[in-house]
Amino acid sequence: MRGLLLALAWLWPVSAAAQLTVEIKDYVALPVTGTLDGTGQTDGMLARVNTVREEPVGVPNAAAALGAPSKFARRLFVNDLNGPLYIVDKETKKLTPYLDFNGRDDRPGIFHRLIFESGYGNGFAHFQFDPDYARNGKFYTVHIENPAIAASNLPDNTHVRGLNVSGYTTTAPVATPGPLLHEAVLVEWTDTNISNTTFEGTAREILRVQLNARIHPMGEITFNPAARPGDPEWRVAYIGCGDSGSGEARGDIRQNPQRLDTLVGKILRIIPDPAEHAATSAMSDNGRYRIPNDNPFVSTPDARKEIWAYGLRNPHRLNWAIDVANPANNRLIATSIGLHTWETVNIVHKGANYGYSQREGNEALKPDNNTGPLPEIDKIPVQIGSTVTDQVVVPTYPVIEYGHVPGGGDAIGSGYLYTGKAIPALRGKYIFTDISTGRVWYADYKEMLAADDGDPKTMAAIHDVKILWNGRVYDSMFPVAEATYHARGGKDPDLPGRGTISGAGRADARLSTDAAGELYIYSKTDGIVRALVGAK
Ligand SMILES: [Ca+2]
Ligand SMILES: [Ca+2]
Repeated sequence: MRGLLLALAWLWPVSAAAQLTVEIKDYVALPVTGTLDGTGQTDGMLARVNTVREEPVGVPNAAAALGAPSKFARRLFVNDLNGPLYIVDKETKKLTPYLDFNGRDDRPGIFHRLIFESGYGNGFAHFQFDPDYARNGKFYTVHIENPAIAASNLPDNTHVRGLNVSGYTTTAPVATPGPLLHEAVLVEWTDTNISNTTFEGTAREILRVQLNARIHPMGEITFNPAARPGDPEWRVAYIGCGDSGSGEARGDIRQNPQRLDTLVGKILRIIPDPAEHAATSAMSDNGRYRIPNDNPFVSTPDARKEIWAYGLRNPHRLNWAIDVANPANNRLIATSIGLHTWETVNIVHKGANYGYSQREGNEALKPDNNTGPLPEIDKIPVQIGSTVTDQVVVPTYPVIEYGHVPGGGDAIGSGYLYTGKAIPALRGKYIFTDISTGRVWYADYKEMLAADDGDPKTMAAIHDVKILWNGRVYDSMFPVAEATYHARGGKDPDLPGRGTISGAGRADARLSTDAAGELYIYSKTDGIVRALVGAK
């Protein structure tokens, strides 16, 4: 019956009742770190804002309801892939530079090998607060380096004197088969005084992963927000790691997302702090983090024990859907960017194989990189090293997909199960963006859970979200970003970058959420963070 209802949902046209218009308001403009002359793509984006996070102000405890706004919450942290991490005061909207990762050439930042000028996801990619940040001042970052740059790969504290680098050492990169270009670097930071707007403390490299090409580096880090001190999940990190372009290559590296001896094309699960969960985990090879004993491949010879799930092209956004009314519905959700055909939202399960590069969306991916029908026996050989084993696994399929077609998009952005108060119509809905077109959709979370049924044909229906900005309604974020890009002096006639569906220009729109579950939408091309404040 459930399957029938979902099938019917596909046939129903998007009704006026299901359509939603959300009102957005400009929240903060990031300083321009890109070029204005209109000649660039990645470098022509005005400020490559990639994450907005609210600073945790207390230690989570069972009594504090999830999604309850804290009266003490006062700061957002916002990063720009070009290098800066800013603090935004929620009351005054004042923006203060906190750290700058860009020390390339003669720039004043911390990392001399930062690669930021090409590749949509390269640069200072992500940051995430430790769940115990209010007590320990720790947070985590991902940045991308080019090891061929003739400069030190140690952090430079010339312009951030509070950063004590005396004990800092790099780690041996985890090997990835095939040609190598970049390295993704995961670093833990400890600020010893979180009451000011400067950094003073230490940094510790946790993990370094080799990447084959310039696309799809390591992505988002997330912690289960429902975990409490003492829980097995407390301070356990999940990290999306893109396939670095390996899965669409024609040679041997095409299998990298399937190979269990590599970290690319995977979701990883690690304990960043070696002092945490010592009795129920093992130390990593490099001695910088721990691996939980209940990870799915800890007993598989030659497999990487960090792997939680695999077979994903670019699970660049990863976060927890928390159902306040029913914790049994809590899920880890990954948005993964597809190749030429399907963009997907995936419910992440321990040990699951999401099929790439043998599947894309709910179809087979053929050697020519087009898709076709699934094979009659829908199984994929388990592959640990360069050859397949005699074991097979049934792939796991997405719960939402949309195509590279008019009305669809090119590259899925981020999504959240809405738990805020400003837009009551969105409660119980999962809202998400397409990066290039700037389109926004929602799906019913219960339909997503129902579609997680092992049947590749069942999917949750998606509904258009329109955008009300400065008194006008738009079909997507594209014209909003375009107007602002030009108002801020950008000379590209449309927007920087391009896509197959978006054409010339990319809105480059993504969502983030704060501690109260309210949403922010931001665009790299205009460098503006906007708040979702209500619905019409
Ligand atoms: Ca500080
Ligand atoms: Ca399904």
